[in-house]
Amino acid sequence: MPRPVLSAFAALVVSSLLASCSSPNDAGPVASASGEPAAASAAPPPAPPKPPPEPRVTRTPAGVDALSPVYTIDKIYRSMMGPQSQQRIHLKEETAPAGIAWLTGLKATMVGADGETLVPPEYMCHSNLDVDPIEHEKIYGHALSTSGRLFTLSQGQLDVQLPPGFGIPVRTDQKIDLTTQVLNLNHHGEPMQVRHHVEMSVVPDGVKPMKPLFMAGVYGLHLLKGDHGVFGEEKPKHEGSACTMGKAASNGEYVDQHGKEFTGHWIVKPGREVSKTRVTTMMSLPFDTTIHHIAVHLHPFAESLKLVDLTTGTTVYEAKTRQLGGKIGLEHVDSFSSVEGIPVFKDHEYELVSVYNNTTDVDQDSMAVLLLYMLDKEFSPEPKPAPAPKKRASR
Ligand SMILES: [Cu+2]
Repeated sequence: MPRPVLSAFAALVVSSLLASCSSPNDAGPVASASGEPAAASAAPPPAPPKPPPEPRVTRTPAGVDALSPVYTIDKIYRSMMGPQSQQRIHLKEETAPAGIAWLTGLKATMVGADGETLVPPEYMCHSNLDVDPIEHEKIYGHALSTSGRLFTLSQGQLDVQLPPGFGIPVRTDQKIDLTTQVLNLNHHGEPMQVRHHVEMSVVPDGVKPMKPLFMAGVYGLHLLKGDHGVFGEEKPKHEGSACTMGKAASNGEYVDQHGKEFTGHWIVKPGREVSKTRVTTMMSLPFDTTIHHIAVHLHPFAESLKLVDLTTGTTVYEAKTRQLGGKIGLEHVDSFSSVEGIPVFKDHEYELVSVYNNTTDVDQDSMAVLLLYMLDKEFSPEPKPAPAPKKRASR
């Protein structure tokens, strides 16, 4: 049988490849990974690199395990400006009956394209877990989470676990979205590929007694347009502290019921900046309750963020930060977790105070958010009749 031309060509390609792999200095067999000399003639051609695993959202015994798409870091990406994407989480098989599940935590790890090799957490902008707030409110009859946000992980705070025995109840047929985004404030070299590995802890209903938490996010705001800076109030009840006029660092304004425009992502000029924002209407407590977990979202150069009870003049909670040594970024941000909880009151006034210290000589961008996880004293596992639609602040 005549030898096909193709195999002669293939042999030529293989031999030229092998030739290019060996240098003139090659003196003998190379050591294998085990330290034993490898047989030079029997060495198989190198396996082609494995393609990176597909993005995934998988249910596991502990909850949900998600791997984001691969993001390429090829230039500086400031906070909220990097590549991002959204993945839908299904807490049950499509045909399985719906019930309650308790979300108890969210943890993110930054990894390489292979989904395993750890990369520094400084490329993390955020991992957000959201439900549709309108759907959530319809199911539970009162606003459990005014923004729909359940968890936010960001620089300095990559692991949020609610205290033991507490969870956020959701229906297993609710739409839950995971948004992941990367950032790069320091790396100027070769492009690199990173992705988020996100683990969500879920306790199925009936496994153990669980206490229900609802989340209210309170945001530091800077006024863009309007006659005073108290979000959600026509006239300020207290004189003095209110959020100052600001400059937005990105599009995406908050507009309150009175037409005043605010930004939650503002420019911090070089130097120190103390910002105060009245957050009583953002908390809109339906009853007196207790806070059991506080997650904190800040940007680099933030020094601290505190929640103050203006009625009593006391600090409810203060988070401090630690900057990355020699680089731009947050290495650590405090958080709060307690079974006992901190009391908060429906008829008290609350204020958020953020302190930034921009130690560079150029403008930086900032956010200041506390996610307050509070005991839901009116939670009922049975969906309630839908309330009349409320006018809500829009973004
Ligand atoms: Cu942010």
